[in-house]
Amino acid sequence: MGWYQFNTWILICLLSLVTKVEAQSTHPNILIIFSDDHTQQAISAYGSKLMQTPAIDRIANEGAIFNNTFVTNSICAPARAVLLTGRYSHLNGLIDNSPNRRFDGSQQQVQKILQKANYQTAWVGKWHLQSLPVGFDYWKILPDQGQYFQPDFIDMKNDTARYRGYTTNIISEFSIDWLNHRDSTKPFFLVVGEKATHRNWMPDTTDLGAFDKIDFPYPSNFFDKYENRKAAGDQDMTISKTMLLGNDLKIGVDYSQRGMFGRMNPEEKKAYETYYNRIQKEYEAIKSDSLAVVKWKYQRYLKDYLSTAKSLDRNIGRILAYLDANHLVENTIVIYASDQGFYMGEHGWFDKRFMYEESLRTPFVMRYPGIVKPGTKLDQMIVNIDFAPSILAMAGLQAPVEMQGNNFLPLLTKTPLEKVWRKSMYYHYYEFPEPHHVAPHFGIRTERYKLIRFYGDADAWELFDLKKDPTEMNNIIDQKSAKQTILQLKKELVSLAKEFKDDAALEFLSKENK
Ligand code: SGN
Ligand code: CA
Repeated sequence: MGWYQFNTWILICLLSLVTKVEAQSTHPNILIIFSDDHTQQAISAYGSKLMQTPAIDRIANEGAIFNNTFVTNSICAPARAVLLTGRYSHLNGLIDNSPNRRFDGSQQQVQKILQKANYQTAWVGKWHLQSLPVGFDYWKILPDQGQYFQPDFIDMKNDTARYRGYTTNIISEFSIDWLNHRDSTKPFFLVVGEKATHRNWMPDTTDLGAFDKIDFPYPSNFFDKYENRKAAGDQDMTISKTMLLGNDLKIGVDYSQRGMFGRMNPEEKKAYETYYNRIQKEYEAIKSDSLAVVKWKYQRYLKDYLSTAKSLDRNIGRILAYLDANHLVENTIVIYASDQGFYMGEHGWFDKRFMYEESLRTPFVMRYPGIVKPGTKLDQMIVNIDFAPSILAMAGLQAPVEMQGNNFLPLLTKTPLEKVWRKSMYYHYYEFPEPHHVAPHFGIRTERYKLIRFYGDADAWELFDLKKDPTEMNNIIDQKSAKQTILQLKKELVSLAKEFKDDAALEFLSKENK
């Protein structure tokens, strides 16, 4: 071996050593892409029948897919507050999306702990917590729900400015820009808060018509009559009645008006007008047939929703490509998750809120090179209170005692657990009556059963056997043979409410038993 080859050989050895050390670093970078209302039924890694999501699937294939991830309160701001605090809504204070309820940023949060441990912390995109972010070295957020076109962003000086373009693209650009300018001597914690796939599902102009050739299958319970489920019958979130032809499905929209379509530039308006004028003709042809209209609305809803998801997945791909090109793959944990799941026509619905499966679940995939084997599938029950403690564990940090979740990493690495992993999870939803008129409720889900207590107007218990009835159509609360199961589940419900310090639910249950 000559001198030159010898030097090259030494260099290769050193480089591979650096990569190895990097891969096993106790301070990996942590990147979370956190979307809005993006549900498992629309992700191919979860077996979607509706569309392909190659970028999300790549994260799952190169790392782990979590098959049973649940949320504690299925709406946006509460789910974000849980992500940051690792605590249930009644303790972190953000029980609903009310604009008057501001998140108390003075409480302990995951990014504050990471920041103290030398992480550079940033949040870009949808935030929705009403108060401004605390504990982030950098942030740039959408006000409230944000806009799909020409969105406003609030910067760290609390100034609001408008930006040209489509929001999902802009969020990636801002995120990549921050990554380019960060202090690369420190590990980073970046949350990319996506606006997609939130209502009113406005696709990027390049994705208009992307699903037009597809006739989507109807969920088996699309025409649910809500028998024996009062709360389900009382909601205001059906595709048939609640979904709007104008604002949601873009039929008969006046583009000269202000409001959500008013932000588009002339080319975008032209693209929308041309496309949706054609769609309007389809509607005109069937509008006198009420059954055909409901089915058509479902088809249109899916086409628009999935088109926003197409841009979302493309943009996730863009961020992954940035990591590839900048030698950030080995030492960066990438998590893709949504704030909660969503109905894609199941029970005849859109939106979320209910403790039923589609909105109780949320997608969660994670790539963690060197630690998590590619192709890992995790079936244990993960709850979004586990996110913060697990993120801290990834950084080699201990979660503070007030965080109510558990570190899920040992489940992935198959290392022994300190205590047995949960076999049931606890849920509590509050927002009522607006929007969507979903009765407040709390409940427990075990591997097999789900017991829900609706209170307020709906005032009822529901029990589902998820093994026999996975689509939750058959409330068996009055079935004699279920008596023992109900007693057992009620006991477990009380013990979970105690564990998670939900005093309001405990008081309700104790009054009921008097
Ligand atoms: C808006 C939507 C609702 C949606 C909530 C909460 N209406 O109010 O359909 O449930 O946001 O969503 S819209 O006509 O304004 O789009 S969340 O994801 O932020 O919880
Ligand atoms: Ca949401």
